[in-house]
Amino acid sequence: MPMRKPAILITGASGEVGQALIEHLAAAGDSRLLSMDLQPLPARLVGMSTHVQGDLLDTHLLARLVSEYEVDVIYHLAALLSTRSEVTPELAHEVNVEGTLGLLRLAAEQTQWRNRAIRFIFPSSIAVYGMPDRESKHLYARVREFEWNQPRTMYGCNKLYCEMLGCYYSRHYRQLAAQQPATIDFRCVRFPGLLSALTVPSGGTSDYGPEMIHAAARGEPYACFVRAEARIPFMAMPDAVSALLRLASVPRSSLSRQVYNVTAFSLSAAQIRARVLAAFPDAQIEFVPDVKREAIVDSWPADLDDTAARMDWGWAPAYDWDRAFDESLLPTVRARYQHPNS
Ligand code: AKB
Repeated sequence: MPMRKPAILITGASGEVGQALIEHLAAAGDSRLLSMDLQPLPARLVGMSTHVQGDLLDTHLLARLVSEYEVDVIYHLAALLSTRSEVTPELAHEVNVEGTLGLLRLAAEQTQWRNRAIRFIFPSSIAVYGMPDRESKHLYARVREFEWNQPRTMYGCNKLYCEMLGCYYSRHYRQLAAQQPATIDFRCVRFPGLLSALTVPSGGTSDYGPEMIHAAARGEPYACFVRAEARIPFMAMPDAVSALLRLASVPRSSLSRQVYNVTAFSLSAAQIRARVLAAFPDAQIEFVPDVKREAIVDSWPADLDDTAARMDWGWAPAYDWDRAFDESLLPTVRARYQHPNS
């Protein structure tokens, strides 16, 4: 039998976190990258990874991939985001839960077969929280991992359940077997809203943040779908990538838990608007709340307590709001729309 090629597998590779992660891992250059998505990779990433355009739910495709590649680490990023999931909740369940389940099972089987734990890195979200009303959101501003786990959206339910599935597969899978088999090494971060200069998000509910910035840079008016005071935590994309990489790299013995909050700064929509206006004085940004999408944002906490990640694996964001805006978002977004083909 031919030797299988060692590889890192990235699902949802053409999404915004996937693109940033591929760029980073390809620049580091020490592992073969195998990426998967329903969409092709954008032109600037072609050649950085062996890309398989296909469906995560296609079990034959997954079986073929593991017969050819020896996957050591999986970054499972594929998901339908919160707003998109409310439009087609059952499809969201299929992609977000069944897709994750299939991949966890595959990782578990490979782990048993090789007797070496596959590392399974899973991005979860602030959407797993469900604050019951604005007053509670105000009173309990920085939530810890185990608090308020009553999501309002299908996406939040999916993420919360998949966190639990990951813990199950890594601790109790086949617990009644005569000999307890080797289990996967499941690790998860709960991200706040992400701000990326290179990609415009689609299908999320934290999207008003990045959308405001991109619309201003394109010289287009923007109607923000939440009120000025609406507040959630955010993080710049380079920090999201470094959280995933750092969590993936620390020894298992340093981890006191498997699911960690990570965050960088908490902002109201008005604060984002003010900053965008300072950079693009002609920008036209008004608040035209969509009560239903705003209610989703209101159910997410104003901030996250990421003490556990800081203590256990030295998590600390490199980008506060000033640095994120001045050094990452603004220059990149300006270059992107001034030189759209670069
Ligand atoms: C969304 O808005 O659905 C995502 C998220 C907060 O996980 N960006």
